[in-house]
Amino acid sequence: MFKEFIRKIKNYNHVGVISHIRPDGDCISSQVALCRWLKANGIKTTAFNDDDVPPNLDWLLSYHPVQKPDEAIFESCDLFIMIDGNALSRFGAFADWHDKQDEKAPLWMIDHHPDPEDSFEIAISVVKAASTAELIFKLFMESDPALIDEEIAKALYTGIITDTGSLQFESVTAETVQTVAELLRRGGFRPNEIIEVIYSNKSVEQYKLLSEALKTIQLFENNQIAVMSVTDEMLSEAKASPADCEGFVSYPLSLSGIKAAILMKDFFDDGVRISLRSRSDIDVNEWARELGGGGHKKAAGAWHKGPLEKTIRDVVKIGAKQLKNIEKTSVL
Ligand SMILES: [Mn+2]
Repeated sequence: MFKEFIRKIKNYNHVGVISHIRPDGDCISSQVALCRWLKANGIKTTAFNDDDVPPNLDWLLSYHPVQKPDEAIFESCDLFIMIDGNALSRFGAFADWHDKQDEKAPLWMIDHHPDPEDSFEIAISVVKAASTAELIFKLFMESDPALIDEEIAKALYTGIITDTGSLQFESVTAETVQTVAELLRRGGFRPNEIIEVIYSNKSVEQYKLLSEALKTIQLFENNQIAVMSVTDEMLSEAKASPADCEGFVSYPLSLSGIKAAILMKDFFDDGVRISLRSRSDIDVNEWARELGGGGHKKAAGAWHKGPLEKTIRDVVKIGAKQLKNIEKTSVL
């Protein structure tokens, strides 16, 4: 999978590694582990992200720093590798800078989202992989498995766990679990060491916000679609921050009989941010694309200009259409 990648990387001196905006566990851990691989192979590397890394993941930055975009450093890079995203627009300030360059350094990518753009010279695009971290693991295995030390194993484990709902999503295969087994073996750590750091970090403010958000749940289409909303007022009332909504969508999604759940984040100046999750044949990537967004079949995101009531109406309408198509094909 990485043959060409491993052969050609030796031609470069300074590689910029960029993870997607609003970073998650998979992109940061993959980025950090890839930078460690580059360093071990004698290649200079700098890691970038537009946004702050969530506090429960900031320990990963002690394995390799991730800094804010810096055009002076971009200029000294002769190759860029995009992590955990397949469209340049997912890479914020870097994409704008790259767009303006006359002589463009090549772009490579390592990712597992469907329908990649063709802007990449080398694209390691594996849609059936449950996480990008698993692909970085393969890079190590195909080059030098002995390079997987405790820190790299912990990072890649974090990427897999956070992108698979702790190994519970449909995307998880026997190979995913085997990768996890191998990481535990090589890293010599126990799962709880990481799980506690990633998940046991809830604040009272977050739970206050959750209790308000639970009251907003609305059901549509014979209780098959659930919508939860978080507004500006709810945030300030609970003294919570936008990041505190992380994971909220799993509550409406775990209602009995629900096929898809949506979290509406109505606290941005420019519209409503929508997180879509499916627990059925509903393809939320397709759903999000109708709204100009995207993601995976079971998890995707999009924006809507609002206001909230109209957003809910418009978004549910698209899901209802998909539900009817699915019913039609299952009758045939
Ligand atoms: Mn991912």
